[in-house]
Amino acid sequence: MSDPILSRFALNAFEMLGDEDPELYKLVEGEYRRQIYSLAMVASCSNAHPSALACEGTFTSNVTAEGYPGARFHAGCEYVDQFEQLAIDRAKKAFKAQYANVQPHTASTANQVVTSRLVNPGETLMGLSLDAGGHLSHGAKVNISGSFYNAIGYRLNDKGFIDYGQVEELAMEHKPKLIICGTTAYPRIIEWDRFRKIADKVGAYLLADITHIAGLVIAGEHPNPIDIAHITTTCTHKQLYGPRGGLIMMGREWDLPNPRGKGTLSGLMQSGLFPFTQGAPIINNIVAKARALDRASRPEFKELAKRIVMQSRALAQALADRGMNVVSGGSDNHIILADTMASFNVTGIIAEKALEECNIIINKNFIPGDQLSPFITSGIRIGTNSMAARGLTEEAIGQCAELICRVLKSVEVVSEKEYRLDTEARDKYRDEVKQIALQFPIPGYPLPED
Ligand code: DSN
Repeated sequence: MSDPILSRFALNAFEMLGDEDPELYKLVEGEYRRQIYSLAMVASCSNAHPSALACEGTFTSNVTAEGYPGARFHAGCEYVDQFEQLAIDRAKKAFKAQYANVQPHTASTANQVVTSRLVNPGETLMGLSLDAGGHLSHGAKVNISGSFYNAIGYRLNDKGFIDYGQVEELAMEHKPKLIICGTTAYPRIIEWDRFRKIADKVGAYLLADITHIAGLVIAGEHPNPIDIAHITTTCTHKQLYGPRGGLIMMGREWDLPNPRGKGTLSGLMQSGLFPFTQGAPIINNIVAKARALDRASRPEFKELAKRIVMQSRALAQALADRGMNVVSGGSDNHIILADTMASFNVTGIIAEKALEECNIIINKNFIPGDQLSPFITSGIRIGTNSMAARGLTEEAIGQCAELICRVLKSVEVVSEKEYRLDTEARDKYRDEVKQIALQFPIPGYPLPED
């Protein structure tokens, strides 16, 4: 590097923040320390790589660039076109795709693009019910996907696996235009080809939303739907350790005819994103996506993905050994769903709050057949993306399982939402968490000196 101009820019930027707005600097620094000293096990989070965060924090944000590379509505896009093309090429390479659109602000937006272009208001789509582990954008009543369209939800069987028989029955009965397969709280492999057979049987398009498992897909730790589903969407932050944002991709069927007119299905996605759904893209976000996609395509990332699954399996087993009822009996990906009510008579919300007090960050979650409200729930969802990046060993994973179960067993339940946790015990748990966090620091996140 002849002139580390970008490093000077970044240092200067934080110094300006500290000098000009100490109140905000203190808050941002507080969040940094919170992340350093806690163990983040929320399945939908990870530690974004510092180089991706650096890309996102740049002046590339200053460019307005409606349109696509080579076809913009604004001048000044010489570098912007190259950033975006690089991100597209890297997305295609990583996922073995033929088409990629890197502009979606989020995966929810990506799903909205696909849904709104393939289903007319009032027509039918199908997705995994929110309370069975689906996503808001897969047909939840409180979302556009469940209020503008006639959304039919399929569910899990008693063992906690997708009920493919029910998917087929519902598809035959309701003849959806679009079937969405993808989950937010499902610990098992998704059988894309079974979904495709059902979609073909009823003449539906198939959308695979791989938001939660995108890293495992790239690394070959989960089957890739790119050539099975008509369209695949993902976010770039959960398991790609990149910026918050979305992608729309297609595989071998990228040139199917556009059901709305001239051109191809991928052309419909292109215009469905801009100008139908979004305006100007977030350029700094696209630069950061390019960076994250490059990292995710490297051999080291395969090791990380293997560790994600290894840790998840080990944690599921270690929790079960300590009396936790693990939904579906284990995990094939990064997610563990645990029934805390059946295990320790503790609701999901109490488990979430009590663990948070001890600096273990998980989230309350519905478990299959849950009778409690979404604000309370009977269980929790745990994920290993962040712990895998930190490189926790199997022994340390066992320590985490032990800590989680000890905290939940020591909670004194007062009501569905209220509990007491002895402060001396809590401080001891916090200290144990801190020791693990210091032993396995987040890569690229320097430890505070004090
Ligand atoms: N989809 C939500 C989750 O899985 O937690 C947020 O990204």
